[in-house]
Amino acid sequence: MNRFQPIYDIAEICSGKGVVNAVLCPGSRCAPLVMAFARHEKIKTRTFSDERSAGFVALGLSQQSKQPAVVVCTSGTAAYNLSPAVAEAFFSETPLLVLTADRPAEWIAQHDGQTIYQADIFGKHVKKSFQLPQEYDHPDNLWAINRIVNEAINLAKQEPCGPVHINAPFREPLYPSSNEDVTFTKSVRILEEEINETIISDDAKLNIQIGFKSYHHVLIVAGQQDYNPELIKTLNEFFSKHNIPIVADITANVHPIEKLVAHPDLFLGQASEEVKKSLQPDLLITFGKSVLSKNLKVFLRKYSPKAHWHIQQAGPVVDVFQNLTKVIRSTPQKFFKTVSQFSRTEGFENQKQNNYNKLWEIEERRAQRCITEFFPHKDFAELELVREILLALPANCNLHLANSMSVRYANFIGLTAAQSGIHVYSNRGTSGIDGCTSTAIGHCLADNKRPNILITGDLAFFYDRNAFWNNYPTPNLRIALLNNHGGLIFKIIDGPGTLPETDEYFVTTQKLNAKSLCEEFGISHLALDLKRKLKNLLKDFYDFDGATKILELESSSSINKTIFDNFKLKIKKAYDL
Ligand SMILES: Cc1ncc(C[n+]2csc(CCOP(=O)(O)OP(=O)(O)O)c2C)c(N)n1
Repeated sequence: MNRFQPIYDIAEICSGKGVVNAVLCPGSRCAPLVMAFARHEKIKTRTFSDERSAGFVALGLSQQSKQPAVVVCTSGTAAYNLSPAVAEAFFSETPLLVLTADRPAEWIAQHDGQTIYQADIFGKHVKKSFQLPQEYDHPDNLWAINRIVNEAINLAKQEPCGPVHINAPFREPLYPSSNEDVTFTKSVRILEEEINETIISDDAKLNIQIGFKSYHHVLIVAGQQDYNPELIKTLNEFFSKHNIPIVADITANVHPIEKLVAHPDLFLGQASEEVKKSLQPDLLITFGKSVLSKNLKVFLRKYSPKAHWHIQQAGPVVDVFQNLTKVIRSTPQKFFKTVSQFSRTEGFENQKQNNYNKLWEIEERRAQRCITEFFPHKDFAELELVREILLALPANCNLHLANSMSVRYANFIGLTAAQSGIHVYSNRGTSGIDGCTSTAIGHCLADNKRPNILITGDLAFFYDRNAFWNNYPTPNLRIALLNNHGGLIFKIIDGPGTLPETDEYFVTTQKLNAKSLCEEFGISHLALDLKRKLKNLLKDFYDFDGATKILELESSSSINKTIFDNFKLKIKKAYDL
């Protein structure tokens, strides 16, 4: 048997468990793992030299392929550089298998190169960290390697999904000799796991029904989640039966719901306390992960419901609005199907819920009217460009929204119910600006037919420029770069605005534009310097002719701030009429 056979068989186990993508970062210590994945014919491998980018690419590959991607790196700081992506995967609940190569235990902290403490290196940001045996001479070691890899993948896929780490110490020689074959044991053991969705018991149904019928100002709020057409269908049916308002940010991926309240961030930021009081729910039902809209969060904390139910299949539950009263262990799909079957409350009670729903409808319509009337604005800048980009999105594509103003702008504008083929992604697990481009590239590589449109600010873009430092064409990638030469968000939020340190230490004003980066990486650069060029440039931008394209708008932060203030004012004034 080849000395590294149990390690080569890791790729076979991964393949047997559905893994189709692996990102391999360079190094010597990881050679046994690299050889295993590179030679496995069912796993598509790619290499990224910057582990910070590689981790996020793997994240994108997992999200798009709906299977955990593998990321392999060598020993030392290489492993640490995967940390931001691992943390994002943890909080965004994305399955990932992180394989770090290591030196044998006796060589740690012995001034041997490229050696750091790697056991448990990702701390609480992985679901579990395993250590592989470093000798393969006893059958128990072989059994342990097989068991650990199987368990790690099962765990990554279990709700709530997330990253799992395996640290693998290797003894030299690390590379196979020229006459040595890398082969796989086809009969390798695969440990399957049946995942059953939690079923709502008859008792629980009864409790939900009793609770549900005792409230007449019921509100649904969806947090960030993957696009799920079945759930959208169920929510549409649920709405038409019960007239319960459904509120969601763009990241919740429920934009195809006809009567969705999609602009809470806009109107709750400007409405009077009286209006907000009238919108107070008595029962709040939530599902999904984080809510983007700050104004919605503040509103739900202040105008707290009597009861707040959160629907979540498994895992620890957060209490973001500080008023959680019940956790329902089910999927939103099952829950809303069940509740849709309840008979409607009749008479006065029903009328109260209808009236409550109307109040939310009025606010949503007001926000939509303001958006339509605001454009075209006398000054053209980022907000209007985001609107044009969203309006012209291809029918079936991924929309990636970088942190921080990009995702907020897109949330203010929103998608329409007709844009049902659009799936929205944003690294909101940790809201980092560090891997937004790399994540989008992971999606591009996982499905090279599907268009991916990334809207990003300049700091997020230049931060992650090594995303482009790879050898894989991404003709399906389009980037709209909102270059306001700094972090505009720090001009928008309350706090830093008036401090003398703001520009230098918060906004961190910078002079770069994307022209030379585009030349360096062979990307087509479309500079939007005049509004009248927009129509033609957008046409070119959305022409998928084989090139990767960046549409860049350079504009000053002050003009963007003014437009944004005008936009808010427009909504505020709508309440004075
Ligand atoms: C890795 C990381 N470092 C710092 C931050 C804090 N941060 C949040 S938004 C932001 C500025 C982003 O600027 P830019 O990408 O230009 O977008 P804009 O705010 O102009 O829309 C910073 C530094 C972060 N979220 N992630």
